[in-house]
Amino acid sequence: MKELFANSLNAKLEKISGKSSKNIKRRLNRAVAAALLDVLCTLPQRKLTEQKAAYFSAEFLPGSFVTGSLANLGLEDICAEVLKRKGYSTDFFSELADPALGNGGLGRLASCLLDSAAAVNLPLDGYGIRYKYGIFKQSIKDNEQTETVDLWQEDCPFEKENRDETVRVCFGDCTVLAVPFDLPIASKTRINRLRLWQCEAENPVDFSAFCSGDICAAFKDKNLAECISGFLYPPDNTESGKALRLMQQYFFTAASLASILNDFKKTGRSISDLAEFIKIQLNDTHPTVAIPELLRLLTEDYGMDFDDALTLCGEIFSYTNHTVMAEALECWSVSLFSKVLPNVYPYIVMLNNHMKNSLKAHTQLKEILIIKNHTIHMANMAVYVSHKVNGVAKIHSEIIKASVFDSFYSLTPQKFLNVTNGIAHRRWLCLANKGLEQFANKRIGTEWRDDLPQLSKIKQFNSPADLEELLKIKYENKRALSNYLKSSFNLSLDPDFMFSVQIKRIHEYKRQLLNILGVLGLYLDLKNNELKDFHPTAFIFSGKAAPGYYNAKQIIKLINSVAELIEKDQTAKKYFKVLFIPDYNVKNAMKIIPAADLSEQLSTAGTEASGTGNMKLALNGAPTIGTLDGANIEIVDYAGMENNYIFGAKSEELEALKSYDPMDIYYTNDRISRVVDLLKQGPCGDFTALFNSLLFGDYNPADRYKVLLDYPSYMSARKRANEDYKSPALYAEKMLMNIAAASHFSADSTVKNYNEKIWKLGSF
Ligand code: 26Q
Repeated sequence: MKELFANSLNAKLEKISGKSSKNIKRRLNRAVAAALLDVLCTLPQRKLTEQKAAYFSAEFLPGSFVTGSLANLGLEDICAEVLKRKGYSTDFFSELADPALGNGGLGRLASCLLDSAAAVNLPLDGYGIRYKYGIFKQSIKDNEQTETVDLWQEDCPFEKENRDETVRVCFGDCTVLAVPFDLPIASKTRINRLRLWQCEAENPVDFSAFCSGDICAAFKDKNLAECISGFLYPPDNTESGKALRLMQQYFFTAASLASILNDFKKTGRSISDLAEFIKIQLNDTHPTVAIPELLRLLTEDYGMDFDDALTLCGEIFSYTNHTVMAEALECWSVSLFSKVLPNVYPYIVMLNNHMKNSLKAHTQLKEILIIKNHTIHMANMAVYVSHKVNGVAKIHSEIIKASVFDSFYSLTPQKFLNVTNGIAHRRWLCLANKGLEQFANKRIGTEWRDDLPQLSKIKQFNSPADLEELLKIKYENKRALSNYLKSSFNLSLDPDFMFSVQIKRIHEYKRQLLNILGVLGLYLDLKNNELKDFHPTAFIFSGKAAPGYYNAKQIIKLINSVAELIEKDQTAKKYFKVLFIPDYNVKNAMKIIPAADLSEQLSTAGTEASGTGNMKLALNGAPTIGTLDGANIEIVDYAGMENNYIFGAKSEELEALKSYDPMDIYYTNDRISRVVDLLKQGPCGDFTALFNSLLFGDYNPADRYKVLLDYPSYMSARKRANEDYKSPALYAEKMLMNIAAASHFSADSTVKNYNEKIWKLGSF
């Protein structure tokens, strides 16, 4: 395979003349993609009649398909070699746009699972939307986030438009076309597929039939079909925005079901066998409208009676919950839903009635109904119908049984299970951190590439020479990150500083505010001559705030303002650096993660479902400073408490906390009050909104996420980490233990778990 690839790539590179020709990066990327496609032609081709699982997701964050495929096929080294011989480096890969068709964790997980399914030879296809504009591109101006559109399609040469498999999707009397664009997800043994749907108008579409007033006005001069696959998460603070979101969800799930049923027809089997052909995993509540749509198709097009159709749907669907935040569980008003999807709404009513009839005796029926107060609760529908419901880390799966879905749990405990998340280690280690990959290869061979648990053997290699080599690799990665930041953003970063890294969406529950208040605390210590023997530290942040989320945007502004304050202070800048790396995305993550010395996982216990960045950072040797939340708990179980910096209240303690008044802390703890006071017209500007949210509350209670409560223990954990970092050999041993521990978090194992516990597809 390597030879074929090398020959094909060589031939393609011949045709590219001159290194400075226009668009050279895109042309090189296309050449590598074309050579990969030549290789794919020689692999076993997919059979549309085979049994499979389908992953329905509103988000996918695949990163570069070209590099992902190279990693999956083990071709990244030969590719680099061929390019090098022709005088090209592989740097261009990271300069092209990623398909950023998602917000964060949930979308990246979807892509990791697809990559791994191909690798472990499981037939799993992804289905989603080919958004024209992915998540916005972030830049920082005057310390604040600015958003611009992101055009990714030109940089993604792998897509194949399959217009002949176009299907129709109806919204009431209006029809649009769903055109599939397919991306191969390949390994040496199988080619799976990510199918992304693009919405197009068949005829000029007149949506006035069901779009009344506000909704219609908003789309008046626009091509509504284009809007449907236009934007990821249109703002949903207006009726028209909400309608568009619902249309998107229905658009891609209805198109996917139509296409799956078209494939099924080719098998010639009876419709009653459908559950043996397809299992559908609902990635959170966003694709849940697939349930009433399939009920509609089975009863109206295939003549099944409602109860049989419901049984079949139960066998086909399962649902993964990714968040405990009540506000993230999708709800629709009956009036909007019935207007946008008049043909589907009756099936929701039928489901609701079915629930009422079959659960008459259940005392908590009212709570778990699908329709309550003229509102449709999609999560209740997903749990009621699905045969399995899973959380994404042990603690999260316990929380959904005990609180979010407690009534359902008492009713059908056998439905609930845990499937801890995992990561595509071939991307997050083999591709992103060549130095560490070789460190492992030299010691334990290469089998771990296809069997990550074997990487745990690495922990015995803890001699002084081994540890020194590990530190050297980390240092090189830090240097590489510093160089990248200099050349791409003109940011300076000294690799001798300790790199403390918090990279994730900006959200109050993730508590970037705790981190930056902690930096201000250290700054005050320095000013008061109380900072003793502190190893200089760079506090590195990266992440996007939702465009309409005011407090999250204020947090970004605060981080950048503190960065400026420190930069201007000749003494402070010797000890601290605050760095906000703009535009967090897969390719930036691949540069930041291998360079991290410390992984900041600060969510209030009980709020982060799992986290996957925590796993990537551990796999790259960064100990965690974090709370006992999400998968941090499992990481620490494997790596040992003594090799991480755990702090803060536990979720049971917070649960038991009867009342919490941050004012009590503010008035009794001088250190805290002095830091918090800096937010009010302090040296870094006016952050009264954050000050008020901590002490008085806004539309949420004061300090909803217990920043002040956990501040003292966070600061002492920081101190321990800084102290340990000063002894390189001691710290390197902790790094090694975390790398070994992360061997438990391969998405290969996760996807195998989904299959063993939920889909139960046959052997291949
Ligand atoms: C819901 C309703 C209305 C509008 C938007 C939404 C919405 C959109 C996106 C709700 C949730 C999301 C995304 C959630 C997400 O990314 N969750 C993350 O999933 C990861 C993979 O399981 C976990 O590791 C993270 O802990 C979790 O936060």
